[in-house]
Amino acid sequence: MSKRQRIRRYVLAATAVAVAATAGAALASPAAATAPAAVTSDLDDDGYADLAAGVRDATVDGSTKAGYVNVVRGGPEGLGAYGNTRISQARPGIPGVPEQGDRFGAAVAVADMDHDGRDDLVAGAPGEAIGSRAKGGAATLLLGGPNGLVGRYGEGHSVAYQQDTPRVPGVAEAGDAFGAAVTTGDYDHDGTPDVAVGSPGENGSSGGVRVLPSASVDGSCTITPARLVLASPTSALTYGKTLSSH
Ligand SMILES: [Ca+2]
Ligand SMILES: [Ca+2]
Ligand SMILES: [Ca+2]
Ligand SMILES: [Ca+2]
Repeated sequence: MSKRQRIRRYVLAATAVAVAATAGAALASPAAATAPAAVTSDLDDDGYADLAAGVRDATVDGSTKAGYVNVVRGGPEGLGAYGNTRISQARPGIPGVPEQGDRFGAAVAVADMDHDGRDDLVAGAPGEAIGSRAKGGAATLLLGGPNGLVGRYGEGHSVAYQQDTPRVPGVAEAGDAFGAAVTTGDYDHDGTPDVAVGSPGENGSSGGVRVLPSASVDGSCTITPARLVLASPTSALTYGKTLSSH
């Protein structure tokens, strides 16, 4: 079986697991609409798709709802027998620290951003405070290495973005919830994945999406209801609350 066939097979298997988990949550709680995000791809380049599940409401180092991303390794038997890794802001090499309400992992997306053959992961933390601005939000790009998203010393290799990052459009304001949704796609068809980050709380909850070409702040742009000339663009559309592309 080729690597690509194996990946396809285990993406299907992992998707079924993710769907089953969500269905279980739906039975257990009416809050299923806020079930953690989950994506699959090969994060350690071993030919088997891995599952990245956001656990945004988890307590980390005593901080409630700080959140983490749980990466479950795939293998010949699928998921569940090959270990899992928790990735939070408590790890060295990942910007920020776990704080109450960060909700790191509220959204996750995967693509090979740096063309090294290993998939990388973008995680949103819409509750991250930016300075004194509560819930301004942030998104973190975690780069995959030979051991996956965590290095041999438990460290991450990552870069964080928020609206106060130079050349990222907009200004971080309280309640923007930048990072509430993330997705990737090669929107300009230049061969390199681009990152889109939703900030549904922007402009009185009209909302918006920041696009980072090739995961870079250079050339980043903003999609808003007003720019798209949507109906009632200044009303509380929460544009960008969910995102998907491929
Ligand atoms: Ca793998
Ligand atoms: Ca934080
Ligand atoms: Ca990569
Ligand atoms: Ca591109």
